[in-house]
Amino acid sequence: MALKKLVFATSNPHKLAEVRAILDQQYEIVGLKDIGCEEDIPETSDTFEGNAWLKVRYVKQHYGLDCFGEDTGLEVDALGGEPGVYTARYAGPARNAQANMGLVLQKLGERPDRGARFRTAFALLLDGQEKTFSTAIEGEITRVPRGTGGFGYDPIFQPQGHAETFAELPPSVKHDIGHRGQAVKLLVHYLQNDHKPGQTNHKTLLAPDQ
Ligand code: ITT
Repeated sequence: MALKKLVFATSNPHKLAEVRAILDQQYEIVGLKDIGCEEDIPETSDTFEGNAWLKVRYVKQHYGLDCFGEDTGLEVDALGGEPGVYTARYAGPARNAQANMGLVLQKLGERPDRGARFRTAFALLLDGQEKTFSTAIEGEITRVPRGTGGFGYDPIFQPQGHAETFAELPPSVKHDIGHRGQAVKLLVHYLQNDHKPGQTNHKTLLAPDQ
């Protein structure tokens, strides 16, 4: 049986790969590029939820497709919750992961209080119904980057209960305990148990050429 397609309103290839790996054959995930959307969707909200909805609404408005989207950020307690909604562009518009991590490490210096979390908001628009899922994983910021896996801030984030960073842990562990994995599980549970399909019954999630 053909897999149901879900449009994921992201142009971040790492997020796409991660969600595809987490879903492991349950759905076919189609990214923004696959639906012909190359635009840089404005993320002007001051909340993760708000930015997730901006991405979803943009796709609905310009491409007529139901979809889900997400916004993720790193909150460092000793930095008053920074980088927060500015996570992607913390060190400037180039969105450079090394520079972003460098700025967090520089601002934290030798401070011993290094508590932090990744926070994710998923927004789903389906059959005229709206649903938001929010998750977070607690951890701390390391003194130096460690590991080569993952992406973004993973080399400096050590999840609670582990001695390794997200970039050192096997991907399956990050997918299982991480912010995005938890949100994907909530999304799938909703789709499979709680969503009351409208007349379109997932058809609006098909890419235009289907
Ligand atoms: P889309 O908006 O197209 O989804 P994006 O890369 O712009 O992609 P965000 O606006 O959500 O995504 O910005 C997220 C920032 O947080 C970006 O700098 C990422 O590198 C970082 N990030 C997101 N998820 C992460 C994760 O699981 N591990 C480490 N860093 C992550």
